[in-house]
Amino acid sequence: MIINYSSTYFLTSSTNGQCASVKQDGMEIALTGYSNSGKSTLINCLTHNKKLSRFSKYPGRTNMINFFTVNSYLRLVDLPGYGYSTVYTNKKNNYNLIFNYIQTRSCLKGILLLIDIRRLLRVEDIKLLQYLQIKYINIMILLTKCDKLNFSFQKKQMNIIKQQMVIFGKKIPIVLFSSLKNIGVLYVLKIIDIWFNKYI
Ligand SMILES: Nc1nc2c(ncn2[C@@H]2O[C@H](COP(=O)(O)OP(=O)(O)OP(=O)(O)O)[C@@H](O)[C@H]2O)c(=O)[nH]1
Ligand SMILES: [Mg+2]
Repeated sequence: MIINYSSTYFLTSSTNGQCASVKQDGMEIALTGYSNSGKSTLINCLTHNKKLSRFSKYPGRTNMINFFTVNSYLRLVDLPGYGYSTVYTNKKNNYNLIFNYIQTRSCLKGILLLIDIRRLLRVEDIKLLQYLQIKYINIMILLTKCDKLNFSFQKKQMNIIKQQMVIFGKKIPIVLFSSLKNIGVLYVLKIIDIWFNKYI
């Protein structure tokens, strides 16, 4: 089945990783990564709805777990970013909140980890990947905002990140991505379709 995102709607927000108000039926795919890496923009890009998820040029815009219903079996989950914030100051809590979410949501079947292509993998990303490895959750890495670099620089950054990823045994797909220029979108949609069809 090919997922249709056209009727995606905002379901609810949670400030608590267990998200008890959201039933764990169907499956969830969560977006995670450093603040300002482009998670909220990606939700809007996949759903072709610029007003669905609030994005901002200021890091730390999303400070709650936001759920979006795609269809009766699939929710996209926009997680708050970790790292630097100019909007909120409780970033450590965000990291705990994200781990708490991942630990408790058994319906979580896939993670899109967004890395700003100019920044490479940082300590928080690596810690998260190490944790995800033991959880057997599907992962894909998106090198976001690739429109900011020329092609040869994109390739250079991609190679460095692939080197950084060598410590992780299993093969994790990595894609050059830009919401702004629509780069990598079809690939991401294809991978989500594969994950979806595996579980539903
Ligand atoms: N050039 C470019 N800018 C982008 C792209 N995607 C997002 N941005 C910009 O990056 C900034 C941050 O985007 P958000 O989607 O709010 O990032 P976020 O990861 O949700 O940030 P937090 O909620 O703070 O964790 C905004 O100014 C976006 O317009 C992209 O593909 N290319
Ligand atoms: Mg956000």
